Amino acid sequence: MAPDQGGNDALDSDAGVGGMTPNEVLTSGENNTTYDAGFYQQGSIGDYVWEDTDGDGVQDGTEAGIGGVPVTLTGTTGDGQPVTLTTTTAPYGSYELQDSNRARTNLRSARLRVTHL
Ligand SMILES: [Ca+2]
Ligand SMILES: [Ca+2]
Ligand SMILES: [Ca+2]
Repeated sequence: MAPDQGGNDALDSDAGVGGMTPNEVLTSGENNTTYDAGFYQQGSIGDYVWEDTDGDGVQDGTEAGIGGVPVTLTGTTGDGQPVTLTTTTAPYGSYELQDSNRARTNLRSARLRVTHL
């Protein structure tokens, strides 16, 4: 996240590229408690598409994953921007979706569509 967001130096993050803050020179006795660092870890969603041969909705040990299945995530960010992410399951049915657009760090809600014919 870019430093100095929001206009309140007591609450904003000041860490920039590489976690560095600007150079600060303090005068004798000065106490500056506005140097903060807010970190954000990107989330992801997944995980598995399988053939539920007994139809009980549980991944039983004998039920194999299905590869090549399209998975689409549609949702919105906290400020209402639409987000669509797509992937295809790996050969053994696993998938993971992660938003690579670091500008959209506040995915608020989303739904998954799994298409298998
Ligand atoms: Ca600041
Ligand atoms: Ca600050
Ligand atoms: Ca099952």
